Amino acid sequence: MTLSEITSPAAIKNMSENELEALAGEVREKIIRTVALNGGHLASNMGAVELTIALHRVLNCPTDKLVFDVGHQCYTHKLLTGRYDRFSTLRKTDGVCGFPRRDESPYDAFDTGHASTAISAALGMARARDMKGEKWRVAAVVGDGAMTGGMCYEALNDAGSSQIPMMVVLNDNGMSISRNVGALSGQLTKLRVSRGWLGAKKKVSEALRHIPLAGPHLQNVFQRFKDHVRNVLVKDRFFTTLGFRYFGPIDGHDIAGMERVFRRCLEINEPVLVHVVTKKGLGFTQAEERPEKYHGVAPFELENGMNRGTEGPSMGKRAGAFVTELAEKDPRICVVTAAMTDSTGFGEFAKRYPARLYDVGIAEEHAVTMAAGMAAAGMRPLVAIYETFLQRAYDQLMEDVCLQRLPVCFLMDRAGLGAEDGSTHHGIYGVSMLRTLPNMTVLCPRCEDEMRGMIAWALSQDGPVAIRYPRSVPEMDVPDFQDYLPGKWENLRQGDHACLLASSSILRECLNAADQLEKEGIRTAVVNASTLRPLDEEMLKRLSEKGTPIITVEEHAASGGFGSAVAAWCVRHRFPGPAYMIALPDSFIPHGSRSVLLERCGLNADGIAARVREAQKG
Ligand SMILES: Cc1ncc(C[n+]2csc(CCOP(=O)(O)OP(=O)(O)O)c2C)c(N)n1
Repeated sequence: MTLSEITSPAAIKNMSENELEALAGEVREKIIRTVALNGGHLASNMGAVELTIALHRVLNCPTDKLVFDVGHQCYTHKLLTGRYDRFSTLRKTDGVCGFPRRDESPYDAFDTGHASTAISAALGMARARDMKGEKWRVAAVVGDGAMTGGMCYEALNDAGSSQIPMMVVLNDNGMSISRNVGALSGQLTKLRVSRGWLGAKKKVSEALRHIPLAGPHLQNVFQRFKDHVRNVLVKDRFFTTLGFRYFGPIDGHDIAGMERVFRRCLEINEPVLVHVVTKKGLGFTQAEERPEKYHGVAPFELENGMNRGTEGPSMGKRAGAFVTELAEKDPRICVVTAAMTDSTGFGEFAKRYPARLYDVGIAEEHAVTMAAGMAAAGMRPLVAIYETFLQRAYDQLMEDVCLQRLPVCFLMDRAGLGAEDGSTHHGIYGVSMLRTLPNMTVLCPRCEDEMRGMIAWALSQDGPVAIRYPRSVPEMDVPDFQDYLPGKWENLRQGDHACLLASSSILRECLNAADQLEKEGIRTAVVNASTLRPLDEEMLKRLSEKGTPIITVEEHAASGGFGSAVAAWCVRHRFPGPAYMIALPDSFIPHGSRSVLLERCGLNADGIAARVREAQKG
């Protein structure tokens, strides 16, 4: 049976070892070809092929539950659970999602995208199962990178003391997006290094079992010796102290070997952790050699792995370069990232100032409070982070930064639609989140120059500042940015029939809408409202007094965003509020191409122009 004929995991249950090996090859081929066309998470998926096959051999999904942490490694799972036919639509609008989605398939046990949640979710399922008196198994697959996240330990601590049967599979490839960090990572490396030794001993142990009479006894003695050595290696018995039975490390590319261990572990009536060692990127040479570069990729050439796109340096990279410049003159400047040093554009800073870049692992809450501590002790920390992942640290933002008015600068990358990655990755809730925090300033630049002005200004302030920017800002036919004037909005285009207030990348759609309207005789002003908190009250007053219909436009959720802020200000000052507040709907936005998503949400030039026409009719 070939991969294309598999419609459920039942089809792989009776395959021979050779057939499974061939299947793993087919899966890899399919993933490489699809990701080369659509982009996606290549290296993580390449490393998890055999692991996923072995799990689906021993589990009976969807009755048994398989929970993936982050979920970016779920492509093999999708291919084995009836989505082969649609797999070419991976990450496309209305296509297969790159992450597990419960509304896509009953085999996707839990929606994920943000790290370190799988053990908690699996424990919840196991508890629900026991409460209902049902009999099925739960397994959580967690990467060593995700294990740097605090939620994992909260969950292990709880699960270990509850002694509820569940299996955690630690997929250890030594990598987060870049090389993994932290003390546990060091400990896992020691275990991994010992793998060859344990493997050799296993062979001896098995050979001993076959010696009649003397065999079983010798094997027992030998087993005790081996356990002792393993326990010495797991020096502080990390997982066993937390109440888990620990097995491993085992080879994550040996399907039969993993199956044997998984079957045994699933019979144990306790929480069990199986430590599986895999190679990130396995099967695509470039990804094996540079897994950090092939973690998440844009479409690439199959022959040489080269990126097909021609996008220039991201806003994050530009921010990183500017902060590197500033750091030369100001020794207080330091940068905190949560496992995203390169992704946020701070790879060069890390090389230039290794002692001033702190990668704390996938630990956003800790990153924010740690930065607050640094600020409290006189440093000028910048937290480089994707907007969506800062959501994790709302309480820390409030209690540890804003309440104490500490000068932490947040560089919030990937603001706006995360497009192909989908609902878990859109940066469209940041304004609502930050706008409610006293002492916080929220900025959103339209270009690199404005961003530089904002960063320099933020570093001169004695309170927190958040600067949100998308991966890249589109070219716009407007005059070059001049000096950054804190709190002042910028008139990009004159017009007295209507006024569009917007910021960052969505400004281009506004300018295009204004072009369309101009041809119809509707003169539409476009304002770069780049300070979102506080608002430019003088400009708002002027506009309101003139009676120009205001329309706010934002690539952000409608609830609590910029439009809400302007509307609330107008109510407070008894001015007519915005004629329209154009924003993303109050629902989760799925994955898809940004242009289609904008169109569907009425946020492209046509949609915006239509609203201005309506406003003209009164
Ligand atoms: C809360 C959160 N922060 C950051 C990320 C970005 N991120 C996605 S995958 C990843 C690394 C995961 O490493 P690991 O769990 O070891 O999986 P691997 O890709 O190595 O298989 C990171 C940092 C995220 N998904 N969620």
